[in-house]
Amino acid sequence: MQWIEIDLLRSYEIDKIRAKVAQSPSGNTEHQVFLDGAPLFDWTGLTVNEQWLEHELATPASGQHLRIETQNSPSWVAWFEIEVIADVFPFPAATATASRSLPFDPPENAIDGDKTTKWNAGDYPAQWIEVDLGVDTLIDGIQANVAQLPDGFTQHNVSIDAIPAFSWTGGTSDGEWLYQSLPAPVIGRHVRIETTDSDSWVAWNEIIVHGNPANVPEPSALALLALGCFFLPIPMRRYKA
Ligand SMILES: [Ca+2]
Repeated sequence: MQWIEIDLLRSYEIDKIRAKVAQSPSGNTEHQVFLDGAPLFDWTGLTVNEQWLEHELATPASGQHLRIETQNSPSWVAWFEIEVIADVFPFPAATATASRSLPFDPPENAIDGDKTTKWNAGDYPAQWIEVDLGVDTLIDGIQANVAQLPDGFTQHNVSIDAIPAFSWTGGTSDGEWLYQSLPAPVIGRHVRIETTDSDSWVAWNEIIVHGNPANVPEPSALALLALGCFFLPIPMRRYKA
């Protein structure tokens, strides 16, 4: 039996766990996943090298320490990657404002955790939306789900506290996730996305800021913390407790 544990350094509402198998030879394996010491689920069955295992929790589980114990495997125990996907956008005080909005597609629709609702400026560029996280945040990435008709070339300039951070430039399509991780985390509170080029009215289904309150250190192990994150549909057998 071998185990690896990720300390997220604070509790999160965890939606999903993904892990990329490092295994030679292929064969039946048994992995037990624990959250803060309590059994969460098992992965059992045939696994092969580089396979992604994925488990979506029926209801989010709250916890800080995620452990994977491997009970049986024909291989030395190893993982390429473990991802913890959690709701990190309850910045409870977050608000959104925009250059203009359709009355039924207000700015807050871009931060409601629901990809099926959107902010729509109701007009062509240049338009902007700004998310105020409500607290200084150690921001390490920004993710946004495109709402666009027609698909095509767009330019979006992202700034944090009015300082340019990066741009998304290129072809984009409706429903696509854009993601940019920052080379170094930036402390900030106001994230603005200004769209300067698009043949569509400017709109976003969802904007997600990846980060932690600025007084909380970063997770000590690789962890992807995202809300509404897309995933590769290659689950092995799912087990529900
Ligand atoms: Ca939304």
